[in-house]
Amino acid sequence: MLRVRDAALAAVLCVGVWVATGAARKGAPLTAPARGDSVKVNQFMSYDASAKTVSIQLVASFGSVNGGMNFNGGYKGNQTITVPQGWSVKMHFVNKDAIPHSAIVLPDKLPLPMQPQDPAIPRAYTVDVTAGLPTGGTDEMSFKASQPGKYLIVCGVPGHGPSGMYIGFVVAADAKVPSYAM
Ligand SMILES: [Cu+2]
Repeated sequence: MLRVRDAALAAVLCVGVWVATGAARKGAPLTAPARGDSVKVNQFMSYDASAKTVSIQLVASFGSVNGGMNFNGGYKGNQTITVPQGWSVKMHFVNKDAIPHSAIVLPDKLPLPMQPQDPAIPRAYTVDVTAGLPTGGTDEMSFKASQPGKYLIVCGVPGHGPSGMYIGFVVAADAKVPSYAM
C-alpha cells in the first residue's frame, strides 16, 4: 500500500518539476542568461555570456576521420568555431592519438606552412607546438579574441596542417554569442 502511494507521489512530483522547468524555460531570455550561467552549445563548447568567456574542448584525433588527423572530428576546415570579439577563450587541448599533435591559431591562408612558427593571436598555441604533445597529453590555451578575422586552428607538428589537420576559427565583431558549425 505504502509503495503504491509513494509511486503516486513520485509521479505527481515529476509532473510538478516538469511543469516548473517548462515554465521557467518559456520565460527565460535566450541571449542574456544570469551571471554564471553556462550555456552548452555542443559536447565541445560552452559559454558564459555575462562573463564573456567561452570554454572549448579541442580533441586531437577525435575518431579516425582523416586518418586521425582531425580536431573534434573536423578536418580541412569543415568545422568552424566562432567567438564574439572581445571574449576570453579557454581551449582545453587533449591528444587522443597514438602519434603527437599540437595546436596553433594561424591566419586563414592556404597553403599552410609545413612548420608553423608564430600564432596569429598572442598565446593561442599549445606547448611543444612543433614536437607535439604525446598520447593523452593536455594543455590549456587562454587568450583574448581581440582582433576580428578569419583564422584556422592548425596542428603544429610538421606536415600535419598540410595533411588537413585544421578547422576554422572566426573572431566576429557582429556575433552575440559563440557558435560551433560542423
Ligand atoms: Cu598533428
